[in-house]
Amino acid sequence: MIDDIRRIAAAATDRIAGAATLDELGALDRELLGKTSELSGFKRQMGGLDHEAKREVGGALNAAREAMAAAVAARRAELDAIARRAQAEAERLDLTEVRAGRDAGHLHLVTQTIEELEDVFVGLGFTVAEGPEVEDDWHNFTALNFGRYHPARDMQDTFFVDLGAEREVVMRTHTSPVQIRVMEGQAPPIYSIMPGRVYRNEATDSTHLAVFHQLECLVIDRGITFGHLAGTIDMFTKAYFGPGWNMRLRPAYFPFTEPSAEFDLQRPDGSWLELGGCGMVHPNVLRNCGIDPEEFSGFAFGFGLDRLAATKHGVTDLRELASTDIRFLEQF
Ligand code: FA5
Repeated sequence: MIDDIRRIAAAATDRIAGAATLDELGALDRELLGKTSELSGFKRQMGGLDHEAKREVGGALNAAREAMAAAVAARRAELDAIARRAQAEAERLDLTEVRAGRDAGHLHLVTQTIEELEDVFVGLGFTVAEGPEVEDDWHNFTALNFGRYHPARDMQDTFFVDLGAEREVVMRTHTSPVQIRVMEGQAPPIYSIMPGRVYRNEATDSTHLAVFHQLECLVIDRGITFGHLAGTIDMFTKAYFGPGWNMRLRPAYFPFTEPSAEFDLQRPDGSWLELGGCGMVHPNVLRNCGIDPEEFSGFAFGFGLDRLAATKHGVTDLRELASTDIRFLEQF
């Protein structure tokens, strides 16, 4: 009997080691170690044996079960490892493939527009500056001559960030705070543009986004006049759109410029688009940045980049610029 048990166990461990799949191994486990297995049959026959023989057969049966269970566990570990390797191989990311995909793609229309305008202005001797999108009250409002309780603060619906003192940290509502950072950081003459993303707590529609882009332009030098401002806006719109596009200035109010104007763009079909605001930098703003308004004057303007790009490319709904629809994005 004991020889039979050992023979069965040896044959079983060979079969277990040869199991090719986890399913096959599970079936073998049930067949060789389950209630109806050959080994269980021996257990039932033990009833007729004397005490000593029972002990020996029982020991052999236990040893056989342990050896077979250990073989099942060992084979299961091997098959698990093989399955994991196969899965890892199947899910492997081919980084060269991703890279090829990127090379085949292109920049978003808004990014292309920023780069195009940077080229226009850099060609005229302007530098490009950047500032943080999370701003403090000083740069976004106070240094720009917005009094703490001035109603003009409501012109731009502000997202406040829950950091520091109440209403002290904001998502910048325009790119004008970068003017302050540039003037705080360098002495005139200043000829800079500042493109970037801005945030307003606004309901979105075809001409309004809550997250959009502006480009700010700041010039501070001796003898700068409103004529330089109008000429610069006219120059860059013609450089970007080509001849046939006109601009007009309308009187407006911004706390940080005086006088102030809004500028509109006329499409070749004659219709007008409100593009941005502009004006001569307010003396208070110059003083806030340590610049003497008796010695220097300057102009600033800021406009909506998304509106500019949409107008040139015939996009009728700004929300499409924020979409991830590849059929839309691939057109540009
Ligand atoms: C400003 O943001 C001023 N900082 C502009 C300025 C700069 C004035 C320098 C004077 C000197 P305004 O809120 O009007 O102004 O916004 C400027 C332009 O941003 C708008 O004319 C429009 O083209 C664009 N814009 C404003 N709100 C949105 C919006 N929700 N979605 C898309 N574009 C917008």
